[in-house]
Amino acid sequence: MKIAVVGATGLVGTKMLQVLEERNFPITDLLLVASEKSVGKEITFKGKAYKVISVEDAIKQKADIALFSAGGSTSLAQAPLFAAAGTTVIDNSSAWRMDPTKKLVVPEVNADVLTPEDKIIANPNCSTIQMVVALKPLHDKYKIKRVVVSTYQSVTGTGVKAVDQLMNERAGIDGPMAYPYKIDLNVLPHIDVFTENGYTKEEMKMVKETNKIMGDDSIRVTATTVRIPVMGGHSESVNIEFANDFDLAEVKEILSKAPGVVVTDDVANLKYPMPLDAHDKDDVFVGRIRRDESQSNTLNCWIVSDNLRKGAATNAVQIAEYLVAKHLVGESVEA
Ligand code: 2RA
Repeated sequence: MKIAVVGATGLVGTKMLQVLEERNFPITDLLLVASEKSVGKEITFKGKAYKVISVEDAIKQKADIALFSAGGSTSLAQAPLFAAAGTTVIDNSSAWRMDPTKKLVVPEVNADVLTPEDKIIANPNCSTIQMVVALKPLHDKYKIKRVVVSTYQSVTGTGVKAVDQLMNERAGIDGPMAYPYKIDLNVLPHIDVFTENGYTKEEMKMVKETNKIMGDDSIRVTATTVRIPVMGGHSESVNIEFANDFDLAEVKEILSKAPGVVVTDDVANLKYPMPLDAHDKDDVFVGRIRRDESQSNTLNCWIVSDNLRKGAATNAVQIAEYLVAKHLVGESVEA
């Protein structure tokens, strides 16, 4: 497979290359694309040096798949150009997620919606991905009515500038601010911009993307997304109301057998998911699984995952793996 990575020098683009290498994705040719200022920069992949090339040059080379993590405006402008050249784009920005003509995919949940005609595929928001991986097997069994989620999101979700701000603050160094306030020893109940209903765009992404990925608009979702001074991944406190009652032991068994999920739930021995343990892993870790004693048919749980991996790079690579395995891309496309 000829693969392009667009945004190859960013946090997620770099992680995409790491995941492609770790998972030994079948690459015959690799195109690394970034902004004009990075053209010519060398990046090593599988021990071989590759030079960053321009978008125009990459489009001409007609990659089979292009993994994008270059921001929404870049994707809106360039993804259609790659698609027109015959490349299948998997885009990590929010640009295409709610477009009714584009698929929004978490392979463990809804990969079966993909067809050879899908030339621009949206990778969901990191905080949504980790949640729906855990919700899907429970929805199939007990039918979810409503989800209330509060997130505790890593600064890596914002990008390099935010990581630098945290580390500078921790070192007592004044530096550029990615946030309107200090982040160390603080939390910010504000991710992305506020909308007219008082929610932030991040919160509305969790609401709308969950319904689209789960294929069920009857699921009611409300979210509060919060930035916290950690690096390893996003954490979420999730309250799930089902249409039907459940057996707690069965819930834990269902989750422990669910694809992409690792249950870490032994509070007697202080075993529960934490960002430091999730860092650089692809699993969605679920713990603190317990009945909500304030309401019938309702469950509380705690979900943690590395937002740069399963929340972005790995999910995108898994979509690419699915496309290849099902012959939905490249020369082996089965009509
Ligand atoms: C964040 N989910 O954490 C958003 C985008 N990565 O900032």
